[in-house]
Amino acid sequence: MIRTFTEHRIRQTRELGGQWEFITDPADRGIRDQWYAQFPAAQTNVFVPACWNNEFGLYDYEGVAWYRTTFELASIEHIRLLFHAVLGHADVYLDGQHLGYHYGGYTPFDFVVPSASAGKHELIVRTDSTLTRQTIPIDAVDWYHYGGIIRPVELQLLSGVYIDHLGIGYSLDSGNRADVTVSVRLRSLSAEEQDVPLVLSAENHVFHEEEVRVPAGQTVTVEVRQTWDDVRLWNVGRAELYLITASTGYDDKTDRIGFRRIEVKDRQICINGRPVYLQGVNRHDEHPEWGFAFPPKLMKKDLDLILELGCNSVRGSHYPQSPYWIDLLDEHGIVYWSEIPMWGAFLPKEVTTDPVFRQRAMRMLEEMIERDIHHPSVVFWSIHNEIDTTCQEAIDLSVPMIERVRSMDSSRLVAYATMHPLKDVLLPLVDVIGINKYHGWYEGNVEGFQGMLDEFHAYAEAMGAGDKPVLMTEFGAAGIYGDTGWEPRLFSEDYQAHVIREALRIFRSDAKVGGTYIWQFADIRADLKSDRGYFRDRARSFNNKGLLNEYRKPKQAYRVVRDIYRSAADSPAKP
Ligand code: ADA
Repeated sequence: MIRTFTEHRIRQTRELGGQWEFITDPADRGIRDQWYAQFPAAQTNVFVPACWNNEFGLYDYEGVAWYRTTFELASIEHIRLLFHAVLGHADVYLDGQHLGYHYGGYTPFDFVVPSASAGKHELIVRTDSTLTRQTIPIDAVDWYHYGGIIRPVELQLLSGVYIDHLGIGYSLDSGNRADVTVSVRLRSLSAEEQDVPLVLSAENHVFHEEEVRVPAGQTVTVEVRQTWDDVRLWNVGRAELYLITASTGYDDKTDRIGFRRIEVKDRQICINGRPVYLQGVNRHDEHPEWGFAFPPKLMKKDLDLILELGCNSVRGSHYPQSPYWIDLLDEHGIVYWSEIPMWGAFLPKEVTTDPVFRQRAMRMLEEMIERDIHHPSVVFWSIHNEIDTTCQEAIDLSVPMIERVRSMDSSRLVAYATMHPLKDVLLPLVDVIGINKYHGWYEGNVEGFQGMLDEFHAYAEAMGAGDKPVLMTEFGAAGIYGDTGWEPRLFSEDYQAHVIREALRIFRSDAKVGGTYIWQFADIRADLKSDRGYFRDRARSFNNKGLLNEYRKPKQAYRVVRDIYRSAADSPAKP
């Protein structure tokens, strides 16, 4: 299950889930030996979707692995194989034929196979989770970068002319009037020209009908523009959503939008003209039993814990999270920060000049925006986290990314998170600045935040960026669940609670800070590898800065934050 609503009522879709045959291939023999044509006796079966690192013996396995399953077609069919997310490199083979390759990890890709024969078919996926200096993230990153098919694989049966894309855009005036543009791309797999009765509806109410002629084998895009008066606005804490459906009688596609206006005024982020003070946490889409294949049932639990905490915002650290999760945020009026996994604390600036690295980053950015553009909760597109932003290389890398985001979506804010706020050269280039700082943990004591912010505001002003909203996108301290005492020792729950309480006090009394995202919602597995030498302070091989432990049990800090965040719950615009 990847969405909280039904995307297709007419198009037949089947999840190719459950047990797939599985084998690791540490020496990467597969392609050389044409292994895919004769899949060897499987060592084991694994569940799809899941991460293989949650299986016995594979806790640490990084490398190539092969998956195999079969499916049956009752008759000749046009089929679409849709992979919602496969980590790293993915090569897909159908009946021994290479359908294609995808690099990434958190966004979907698909293959359309016209006229697939009736009977049994064999689907093989080669995946490679190896991290290098050209992957994103690179091979030094502070989370465990699992391997596997982490989100559902769908088999869809397509009609001769099918809906290849449904795009919904709008601009809102200062009230409730929206200029809406709906575009539908119809693609023919048929040998004959067809007239297709296209029907567009919003919340089951038909707003456009037309017969579209689609020549054999061609693609036709229909664009419909309308003005809608009195739309209900999506607001923070009060979601209003519209299901938009395109249907041809033989095929259909539903997506969901919400109408809201995002602006920046006097350094503040405004939604529908109203300033919003953002109270947030950083959340990884990760669980010790599931890795990145985080199940929907537990997402609902995370949402409840986040609402209970008094949050009105979440930062999706550090990669595009499940659409199901973002749907839940849409439904609860929670502001979402989305980003790609370019995680930079150990990313040498030379790596960012590599064309392969850059091209992968750009593609990840595009795929994130293409996938999530309709979610009203997404307010920020963030281009990277904690890279070296003190140098020309950062400008060279970031400018094309910022331009690309703006060319694809001018309705949202472009952001990034800096760990060098006092020397950062990117400040004037984006819409919103995120600051990650760990006074009280990596740097001195927590009171240091005050001086850092004073210096930062002066520096931002001098850089011509004094008018930009500033969010504290990361701060916190490790607290080992259950370790409490009378003294606030490092790694105790008491010390963690102290750092977060003091940090929030400083940030909330600074009128130039527009919101806070605590690092982090829950503990996560960290990439602690003896041969890599990073993150030696990650006790238990976890990043322990969660307000909750990895099984979502609260630490002291959770209750401290809940008291602070909820005290402002009635007037979130003002701390
Ligand atoms: C960074 C980073 C996080 C995490 C954190 C920490 O700022 O963005 O992913 O590594 O620090 O715990 O040190």
